[in-house]
Amino acid sequence: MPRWAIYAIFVAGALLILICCICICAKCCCKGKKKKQKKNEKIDLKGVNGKTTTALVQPDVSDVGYGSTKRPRGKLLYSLDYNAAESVLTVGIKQADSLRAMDLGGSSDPYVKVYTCPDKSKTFETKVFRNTLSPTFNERFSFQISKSSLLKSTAVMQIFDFNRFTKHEIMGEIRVDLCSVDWNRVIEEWQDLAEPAKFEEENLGEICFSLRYVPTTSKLTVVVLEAKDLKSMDTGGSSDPYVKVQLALDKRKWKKRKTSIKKKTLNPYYNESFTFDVSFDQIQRVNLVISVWDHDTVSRNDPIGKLFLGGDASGNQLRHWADMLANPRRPVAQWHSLLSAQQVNATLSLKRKLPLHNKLPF
Ligand SMILES: [Ca+2]
Ligand SMILES: [Ca+2]
Repeated sequence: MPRWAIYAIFVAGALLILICCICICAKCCCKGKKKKQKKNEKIDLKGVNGKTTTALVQPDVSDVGYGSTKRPRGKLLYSLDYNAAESVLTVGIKQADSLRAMDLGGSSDPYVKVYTCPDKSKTFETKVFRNTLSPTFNERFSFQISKSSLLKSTAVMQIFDFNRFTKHEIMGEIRVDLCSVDWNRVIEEWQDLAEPAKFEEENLGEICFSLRYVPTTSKLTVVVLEAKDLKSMDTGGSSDPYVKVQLALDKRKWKKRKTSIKKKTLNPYYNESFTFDVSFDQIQRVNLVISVWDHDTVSRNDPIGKLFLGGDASGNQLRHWADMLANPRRPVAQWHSLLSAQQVNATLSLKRKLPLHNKLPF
């Protein structure tokens, strides 16, 4: 065989192997791509499926939020016992079930606060149970309470969700009027948690402002002077208070202004003046709403307290308003105790700014 023929066969063989290699490689790549595509499709499908699932679950989760009032809040097993000889009321917190999920993980960290009303001097708390919607507390708390005040008292059991870095949120509560309890038998029962009542009286602080009305120029001037002993709203035992001055005409929100924010104080001094145009006809139909708020940079601002003046007001507030009207052109200053925003809202029940034709439940 000539030399060139051997070379030719060698080259042809090498070429054949090379082609084979290319073919195999190409096939492998193709397969890989297809596999990848399939995988992608699978992931996509999963993603879609996942979305559908969350879409189905989502309304539930968002509904769990603080504001929702319709969903059940779960139930609590408690016991009550009164030892008349020693004047001791014992409240047992046994267990809770079907509580609401308050945390993102779909769970809560419940604990129960127990106290009696109106004498709220002693407040007890159970241990916190992490990550559960059906905790077993099994704790008992005793209150020294005479028989006569027992019958005028209410036992309050409030379930809170513990949070390490944010405010603990109330999940629901049970209030038992102790005068309606049959003390001759052992009381141990499950009761559904209710929406927390918001009418508890507590010391929210006091505010001083002056009012001046000049009928000839139709000017109402409110000077927010100072506040003292405000309730602390922040973890450091302080607040960042500012004051909202609001006018309502015919029980509709009308005009509002606010003071500057005073950082980290419970006794802020403002001396800030606000003048509103209010005709003599309108002043008869106006309510002045003063509210003190705690400013928060991270979370929503919280109301510390509120009060309102005007023809619909009563007591001290009505007196201040009447003094202003009786002394035109003269500023009249007075101190007022703040009430809870919920209480004032319930009494005044302002309607929305725009007149609505259909009846709304507020
Ligand atoms: Ca929590
Ligand atoms: Ca604050």
